[in-house]
Amino acid sequence: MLIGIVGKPNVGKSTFFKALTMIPVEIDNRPFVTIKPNYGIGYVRVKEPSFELNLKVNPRTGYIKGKYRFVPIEIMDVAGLVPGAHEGKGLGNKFLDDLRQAEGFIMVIDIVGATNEEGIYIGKGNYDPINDIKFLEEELDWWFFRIIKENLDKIIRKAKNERKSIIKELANVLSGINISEEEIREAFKELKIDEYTYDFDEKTIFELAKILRKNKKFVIAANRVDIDIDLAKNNIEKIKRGYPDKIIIPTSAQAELILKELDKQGKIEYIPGEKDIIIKGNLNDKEKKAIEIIKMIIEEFDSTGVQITLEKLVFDLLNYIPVFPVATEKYTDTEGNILPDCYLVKKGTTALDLAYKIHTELGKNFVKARELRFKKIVGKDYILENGDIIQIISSH
Ligand SMILES: Nc1nc2c(ncn2[C@@H]2O[C@H](COP(=O)(O)OP(=O)(O)OP(=O)(O)O)[C@@H](O)[C@H]2O)c(=O)[nH]1
Ligand SMILES: [Mg+2]
Repeated sequence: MLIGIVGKPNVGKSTFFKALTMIPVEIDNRPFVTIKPNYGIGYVRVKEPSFELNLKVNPRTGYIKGKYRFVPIEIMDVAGLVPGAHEGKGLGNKFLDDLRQAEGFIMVIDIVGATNEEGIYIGKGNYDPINDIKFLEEELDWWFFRIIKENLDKIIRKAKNERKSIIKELANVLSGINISEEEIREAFKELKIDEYTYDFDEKTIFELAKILRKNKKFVIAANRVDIDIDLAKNNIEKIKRGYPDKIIIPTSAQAELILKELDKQGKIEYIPGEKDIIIKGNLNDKEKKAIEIIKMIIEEFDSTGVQITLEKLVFDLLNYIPVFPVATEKYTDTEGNILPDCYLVKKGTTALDLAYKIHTELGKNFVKARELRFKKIVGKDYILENGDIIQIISSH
């Protein structure tokens, strides 16, 4: 699963990326620091099942820390978008094509309004961050518009000659941006377009782009709360009123990055997303001061927000749940590794779907499955639940 980090320039996207992935990337207080995309692995927390079972595990991917297994998620950080990017302003919007396969976005905004729409520093409180969400959504719409328009001529020519459904042809192309035929069908219905229409004006294409783009879900990271907690809180409230359906999370990417770096150096113990910071080594004065400020942020907002932002997106918006497939009743794979894998699957995934995900042969030869937490036998239509440990039994 790929998650993209988007936003205007100089709001902390790369800092956010680095805090999630610990990949050293360029960060600076000016617009357009990032030009080429940064790619790395971040993690979401899931409850580690082996503790209750008194088993010792060595996960094949990710790692265990505290009560959790940290499950890998691909993360990509790109350049900043400015208003008019679709007309070539700033770095344009071509770089968004790197995010075609992204399932969802983290939209980072500067919640204390210290940067204008070009990302130039103007001092806190001098810009209304709600404006960022508005123009960023619009630029994402224009991005979809370009992709659809680029392909539509070809699609129409072919579909018209063969009297084919335009939905089906469009679905072939838009699978490249992770949009399904079902989602296109819904959009056509909403716009009352017949699937055998071969004539589209620009306005209709934009309307179509707008509806389809909404399928790329995003959470809003209200970043840089550390600069002014009260101002941040006020602005967050305002945005919540303007966008009641959106998930908006107060974050300090900088705080998260400091905590992770100090943890790595062994000076503190910190579990991403948690409240506790345990001092283990000698901190210098600067580090002590930083920890004091970070503790205030955590006191106010429960955490630095970075880990929660990714998890809200993956679990609440994109509807993934963790499941643990095994091959034996002893919780192992065929080689004796205990609970080696955690799969993230969409809510509604069945035992048979999971078997196919593991291996086509396992799907084909599916007989039944066993859920090992509750020791029950389930059939192919069983809908997986959060935390299930599933043993697939096949005829081979
Ligand atoms: N106070 C504070 N500063 C932050 C935070 N996150 C990022 N910054 C600072 O904001 C500036 C921009 O950070 P970047 O991560 O480079 O921003 P970006 O959005 O990737 O910028 P571009 O790549 O230029 O689009 C840097 O000076 C960071 O140190 C935060 O949570 N709090
Ligand atoms: Mg950057």
